[in-house]
Amino acid sequence: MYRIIFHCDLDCFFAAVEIRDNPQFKGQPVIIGADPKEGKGRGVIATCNYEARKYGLHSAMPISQAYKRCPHGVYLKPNGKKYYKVSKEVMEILETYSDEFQKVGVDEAYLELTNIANNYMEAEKIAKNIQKEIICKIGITISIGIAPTKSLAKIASDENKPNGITIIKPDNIHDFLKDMDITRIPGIGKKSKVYFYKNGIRKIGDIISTPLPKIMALFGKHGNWIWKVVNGLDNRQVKEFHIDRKSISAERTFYSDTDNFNDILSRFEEINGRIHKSVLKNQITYKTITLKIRFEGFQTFTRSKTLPFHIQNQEFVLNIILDLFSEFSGSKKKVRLVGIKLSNFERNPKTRQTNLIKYAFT
Ligand code: TTP
Ligand code: MG
Repeated sequence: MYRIIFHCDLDCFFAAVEIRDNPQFKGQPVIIGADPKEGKGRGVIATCNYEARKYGLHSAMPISQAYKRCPHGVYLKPNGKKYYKVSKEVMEILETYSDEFQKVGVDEAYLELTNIANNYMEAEKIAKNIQKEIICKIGITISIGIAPTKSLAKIASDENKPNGITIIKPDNIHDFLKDMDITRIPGIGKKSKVYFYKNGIRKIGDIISTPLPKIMALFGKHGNWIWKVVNGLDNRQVKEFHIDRKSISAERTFYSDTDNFNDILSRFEEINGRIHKSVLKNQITYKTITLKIRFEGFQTFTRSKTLPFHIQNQEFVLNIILDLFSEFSGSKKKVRLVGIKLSNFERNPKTRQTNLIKYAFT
């Protein structure tokens, strides 16, 4: 079974936000960064839009050099607070598409769609919906790469910017990669590139055609990793759910809002199962169980139950969740999202089973 992973990356993020808010700049080269002071400024470019990139401008270029190449550009100072807020809004949309969601930077995130999309065609439709939702609600564009591993999805999202969707199917990995420069591989930067070049490796195809032992002899562990990446063997997971010191939670948005109890029940079971895998792995017991429910129109409620002792029992949690949910069963509104949170932890489980039996009979 192959996996379906999305890497989503906003297009020229800071610049896109400024152009959204100042539409008069649309179509002009827009550069976000230090003040150019007519060529005498110090500091660098944070980012620039695609019109500016036509002049060779890019992130981290000294602003004085940028000004020489593109004196007629619109130069703006970054507004970090604003971008942080927009980033949060975008992430809130992205995480509704899968509870296996991982934000990896201010403007990029991974989503695991393996259990949600049946194939790459369905995945593409979901990607289009994501793009539509972000452009409608936030007003900026995002590029999405779809592939069977995280690193390939990241390479793919960069392929058709801006506003692109690029798919690397499991049977097409080598063909897709072979003519690309090795710097397209995440983890090969300007410095390590030189070493690869010196050894006659320039294109990803050169890595594909070199046997692993030789790659490892030349580049050690790093070589081993690169070889895995280009052969689709990066099996890193997309972080499954939110876990911090105090709570573990997961939530899931329905593909379309529902009032079908069986649909809702199976989502609770799925989320609860995932959470408990981690509960077992981390040897956690908990006392508080929280239900989260969001209806169409974004009305959101939480309901909690705190037990008199710590437990670790998947079935028991499901019963409590259904009990808490029964309060809403008369609602005429359809359900958009459900979530479960466990908190009030104890790390070293003791006699939970006895406690549970006692509780059941009192
Ligand atoms: P990136 O995703 O690397 O760049 P981008 O979104 O501007 O452009 P692209 O369309 O190629 O994805 O970085 C996201 C934001 O992070 C970017 O808008 C500005 C900021 N940034 C810096 O401030 N300095 C840097 O050197 C880089 C690379 C990014
Ligand atoms: Mg970006």
